[in-house]
Amino acid sequence: MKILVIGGDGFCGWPTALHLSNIGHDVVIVDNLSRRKIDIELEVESLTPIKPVSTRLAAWEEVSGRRIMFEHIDVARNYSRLLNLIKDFEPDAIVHFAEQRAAPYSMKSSYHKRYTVDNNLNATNNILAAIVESGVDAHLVHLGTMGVYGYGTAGMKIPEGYLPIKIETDEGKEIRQEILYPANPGSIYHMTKTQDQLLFAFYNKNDGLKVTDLHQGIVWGTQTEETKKDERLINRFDYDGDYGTVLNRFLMQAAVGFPMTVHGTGGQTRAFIHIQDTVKCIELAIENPPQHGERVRILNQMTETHRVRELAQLIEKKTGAQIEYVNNPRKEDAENDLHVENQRLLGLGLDPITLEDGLLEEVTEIARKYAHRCDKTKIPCVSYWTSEQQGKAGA
Ligand code: NAD
Ligand code: USQ
Repeated sequence: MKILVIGGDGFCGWPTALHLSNIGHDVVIVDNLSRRKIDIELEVESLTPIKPVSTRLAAWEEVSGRRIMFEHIDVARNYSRLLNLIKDFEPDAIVHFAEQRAAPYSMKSSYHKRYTVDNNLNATNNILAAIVESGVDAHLVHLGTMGVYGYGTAGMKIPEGYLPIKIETDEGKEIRQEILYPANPGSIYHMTKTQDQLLFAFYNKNDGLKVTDLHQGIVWGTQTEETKKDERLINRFDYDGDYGTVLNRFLMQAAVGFPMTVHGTGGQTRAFIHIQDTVKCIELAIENPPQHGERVRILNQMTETHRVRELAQLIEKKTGAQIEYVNNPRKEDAENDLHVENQRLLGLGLDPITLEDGLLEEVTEIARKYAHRCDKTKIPCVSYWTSEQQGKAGA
């Protein structure tokens, strides 16, 4: 298949592009390198020494004998270049990773809120409009988030996108239908993903676009089978207070001797998936496109749920690292349970990697190997959701 990987220089996009190329697909990466520029803004770098795009691609060709092309396009701003690329390349599938993905970054200031909304919604709308205008029959696979649902349930499992409802009209007639599971975002970033869902539903209804929306949990790990092949292919490892995600942060904090920063009581339960499973799920989604006329296909892309403090306690037991319960800079429930339906990807053949599988050690080893690159002043989370929290932090 011909596959466009938009956002293919990022944490999930790079290993996905390599994997799809490795299994024989013809891959073109599109990226505007905004993630690398945000590192410059935040004065921090990936813990792992990621290489420039051209070095990465040359290394991949040397290692695999396969070529991946790169197009430097801002898909939120340069519609005509995106459209021309889709017309020329005629992809069978387009994987869309190209969004600002950090909740704390999206809540830092009005500038960051506006940038995240502007970038994410325009990127998604431009990709959808360009598929329609090009007339190319491309299947769009988008990386959404478990956070569109808000992490709370009334004891039931969060379904894969749609909720069956029953309503009684004033005349006593019973109406049954399925609606999108109610959105309940906890940050501006997560809010953009709930808006993406409406864009997909509209283009699917109006133009018959084939769309798969993968509602992914927190990705942990850093290396995949392909990125391990050569140090020049190494994947990024974000550890700073804005982009670092919880499990990778705790493993890295343990490795560099920084107390694990549990927010509040650590009672937040979240969904998780290893990066190797991320790339596998995308392969499965691409190989199983929706039929023409089928509504947006929504799959919950996660393999297990964990409570934040239990993750910290597990790492404390394994490594002897300390835990520090810090004031939560976010506005979120202190404690929640989370039950998620994930049968669809399992049904397509996903064999989940779990925390039991020894890969926690692999992440710890990488964190130790590159510990000298860590700037400990960048570890604390200093993005506050409300001005009240800002005031308390300053006091
Ligand atoms: P990332 O920031 O590492 O990668 C995103 C890539 O998209 C970057 O290389 C960036 O330069 C590029 N990009 C952003 N805006 C662009 C634009 N306008 N035009 C072209 N390129 C653009 O993020 P990631 O962790 O790889 O996440 C990828 C996707 O997966 C995101 O949409 C995110 O919401 C979703 N996701 C990530 C996680 C996670 O834990 N990392 C979990 C669930 C969902
Ligand atoms: N947390 C801590 N200590 C830390 C960092 C985080 O206790 O040092 C807590 C947070 O308060 C939160 C939880 O851990 O309760 C998860 O935070 P996170 O930063 O790991 O994840 P999140 O902000 O939800 O975002 C990440 C990705 C995002 C993706 C999302 C999937 O950055 O792109 O959409 O995970 S999900 O969480 O399922 O919505």
